[in-house]
Amino acid sequence: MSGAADTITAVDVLVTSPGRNFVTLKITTAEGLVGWGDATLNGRELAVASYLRDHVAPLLIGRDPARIEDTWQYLYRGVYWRRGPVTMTAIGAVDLALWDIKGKTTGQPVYQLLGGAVRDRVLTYTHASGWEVPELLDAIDAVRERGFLAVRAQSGVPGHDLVYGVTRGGPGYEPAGRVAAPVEEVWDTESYLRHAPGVLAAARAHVGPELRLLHDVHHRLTPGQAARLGRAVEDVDLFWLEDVTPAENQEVLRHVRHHTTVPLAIGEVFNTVWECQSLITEQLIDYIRTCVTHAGGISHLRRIAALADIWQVKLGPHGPSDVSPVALAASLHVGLSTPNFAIQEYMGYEPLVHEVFRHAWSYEDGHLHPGEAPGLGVEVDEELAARFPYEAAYLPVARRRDGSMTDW
Ligand code: GCO
Ligand code: MG
Repeated sequence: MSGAADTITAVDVLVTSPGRNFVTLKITTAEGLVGWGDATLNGRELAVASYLRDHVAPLLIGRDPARIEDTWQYLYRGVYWRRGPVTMTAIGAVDLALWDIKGKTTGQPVYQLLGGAVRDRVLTYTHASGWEVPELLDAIDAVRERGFLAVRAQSGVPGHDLVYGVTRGGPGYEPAGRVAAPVEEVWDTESYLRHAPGVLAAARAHVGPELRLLHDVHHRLTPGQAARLGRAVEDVDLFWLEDVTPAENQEVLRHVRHHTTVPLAIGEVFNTVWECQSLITEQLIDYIRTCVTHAGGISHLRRIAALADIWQVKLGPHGPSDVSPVALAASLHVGLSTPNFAIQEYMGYEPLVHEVFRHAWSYEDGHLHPGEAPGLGVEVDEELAARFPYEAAYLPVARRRDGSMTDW
């Protein structure tokens, strides 16, 4: 028999901006254990911070931190106005922090509590971009030199000034700018469709057959355009083509599927299993991209993985710079212990972020490993974090050439 249950005594929300904004949840117990969760929702950070501080923290005080599933059900079913990115990110943060505490209580890394490792390490992909093709090829070479075996390739588009996923010179790409209002980009789908297949073919010709190449369309196409693009890049042998259409309409993927064999990945903006249910059970996709933070934490990502496993859909979770090292750790614990986990996105972080979030996870030779520290294996330097307060930042928006809004 175990001793008396521990209780949650404090729930704090840290908003820090070491180069970019992160919202971090800290749960403290009577036994003096601390669990960390990530609650970062790019461009809407303070909404989740308030949700946690004002509506969730008071409900957690006095609860047993060991009851992870019951707390998930309480926060999900108990809210009535459920689902959505703000709610699910808040629940995800609590879930991560409680798994962290359970790991620390038992002295085990979380992947051991999830059934133990089913693989030795987690394959990862990173980003390479260049405005022109030669710059893109140089960028791909640079990440290959760092050992990456899978690379997402993005380029500029003729007639555009700004394009998702690409910077023109300067530091690495960061989608959210520290601006008081979103930057407005102009987007012309037809130019993109004329240009992208040639860029991806040039990348394949440059790297040879083995490197895994990925490409993100970022929700820009109609079903017909997506089918056309899929066919046009079939010879490139992509690992996946991501977010070809806006995520809301799952039916449209059927049309894309009927016209191309290119592997499809979707789902970074989904928040629950119910949003990807038919995509999975009707095998309209090959990879589900739900994020451990935005889709309700480890507990819910495992449910999505379990459903996907039955239908031979694999997990390829979201891991951009706006997902903190705490969430990346959680995703890696799931990755190491989940049979149908395929690949983890790893965009990387600025050096300061690694100082604020000291982590046991590590990168080597194209793979990540969560490490052997108890819990998630990330500790936050609160003093350092406090030196970088929140700064307003927004993702861009996009307009067509006629001035009407389109999907960014
Ligand atoms: C990706 C994503 C991101 C998103 C970003 C928005 O595949 O990595 O598309 O880059 O744009 O997470 O906040
Ligand atoms: Mg994406």
